[in-house]
Amino acid sequence: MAQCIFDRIRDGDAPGHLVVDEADVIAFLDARPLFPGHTLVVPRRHVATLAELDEATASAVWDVGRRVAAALRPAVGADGAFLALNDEVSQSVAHVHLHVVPRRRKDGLRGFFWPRGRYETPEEAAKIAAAIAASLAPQS
Ligand code: DGP
Repeated sequence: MAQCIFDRIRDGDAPGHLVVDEADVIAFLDARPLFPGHTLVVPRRHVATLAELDEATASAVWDVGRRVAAALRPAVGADGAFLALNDEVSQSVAHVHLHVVPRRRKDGLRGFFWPRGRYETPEEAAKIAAAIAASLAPQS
């Protein structure tokens, strides 16, 4: 079994609420969301850092991030989104991941990644993951 938690989610060996499952990229809910709908966009192939990511996959990651950001508007009522990627420094999982965080005006977010909440139940998370997946524009 893979060591990396994101590889295990990809392989179905660890729980994860998937919102995108495409050829080169997957996306799933962050287990410690800043706000409900906070999504991680991840290259399917295990790549630890941005420097190791090939251009086509980097483009695919960014494109999925763009589409998830748009989907968060109808899915969770976001006004906008915050996209961020910790590359080595502050990167707690050694598999490239783009954070897509739903934002609302005056949502009180002062720093970038705190404070974190939790989903009340797996059902709540599943519902939000399904709403994002259903709101995604098709892959171009
Ligand atoms: P960073 O600190 O930028 O490397 O973000 C890593 C994110 O990964 C952090 O926001 C929490 C999330 N995370 C860590 N472990 C798991 C997990 O097992 N499942 C999910 N869905 N997210 C995880």
